[in-house]
Formats: sequence, structure tokens, C-alpha cells
Amino acid sequence: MEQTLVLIKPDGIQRGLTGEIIKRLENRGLKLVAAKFLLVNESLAKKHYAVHEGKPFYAGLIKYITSSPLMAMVWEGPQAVAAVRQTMGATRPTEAAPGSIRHDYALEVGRNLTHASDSVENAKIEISIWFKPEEIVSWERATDAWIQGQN
Ligand code: DAT
Ligand code: MG
Repeated sequence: MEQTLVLIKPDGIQRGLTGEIIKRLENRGLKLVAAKFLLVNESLAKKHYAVHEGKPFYAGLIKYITSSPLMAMVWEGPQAVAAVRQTMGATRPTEAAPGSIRHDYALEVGRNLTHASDSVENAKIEISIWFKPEEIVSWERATDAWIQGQN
């Protein structure tokens, strides 16, 4: 089953949107398999955003992500990467689809509340950056067959 990394970034935590964001992923049918709440150090932030090194917004992005605690999670489900990206909405909140988290709760690209892996390949890399294999919980959910079932 596909897995993806989700971060509720410092603005999401500070604004008290943690529960709302988790609720939307649960409502979608995605399954939580790992979570941790932490203050990110610069080294982890730089590893996570390595692809953006050298871009004009890079320094500000590292400062933002290390400024206050965040929630890191792994969510699982069929096409979890695409489903979560869709639930989060486009990077720029003013371009995010109505009903998405970034549309409904954000305005600025620099305060867009969440991170979600953008491909299955990157999800695997990002999950390994944030979590040890033993921190990922494999569990049976009573509703699995009603959400993940194929006819
Ligand atoms: P996403 O988070 O949707 O995957 P991304 O990987 O392109 O977007 O960029 C990572 C984060 O960097 C993004 O969530 C917010 C910030 N960012 C991206 N482009 C930016 C820009 N032009 N100005 C300021 N911040 C930007
Ligand atoms: Mg990205």
C-alpha cells in the first residue's frame, strides 16, 4: 500500500489546525501509520528541503520550518501520494482548489500549512528521513475493507 509523508508545518500547529488537518485525512479514508511532534533542527530541515537549496525562498523556508514545532506523519492508502496532494491543494493557496486545506485555511505560499510528498519515489526518501522503519506501525483498521476494497 502506498505511503506518503505529511508535515503540519509550524503555522498549522500555531493556528490550532492540527486536528482539522488530521480530520480531513481521516475523512478521506487515509490511514495514519506514524506520527511525531518535534522542533526540527537545521540539519533535518536542510535534508528535507535539499531539492530547494539555492532557490530565493530557501533560507526563509528553513527558518520557517525550524521556527516552532511541527507534526510529522506517514499516511497510507491507495494512491496516497496523489490523494494527499489533492487534499492539501496547490502550493500557492490562491491557486489551491476550493475545499482543499490550503484554499480553506491559507493565503500565502510561505504560510501554506502543510507538506506532502510529491511522488512515490520522493515519499520513500522523505519517510526514511523522518522516521525509522520501526516507528511505522502496520495495523488493521476495522473499516479497511470498506475504504480500500476493490470489486
Ligand atoms: P509543495 O510544498 O507544494 O510541495 P514546493 O515543493 O514547490 O511546494 O515548495 C516547498 C515549499 O517552499 C512550499 O510549500 C512553500 C515554499 N515555496 C515554494 N515556492 C515558493 C515561492 N515562490 N516563494 C516562497 N516560498 C515558496
Ligand atoms: Mg514539495
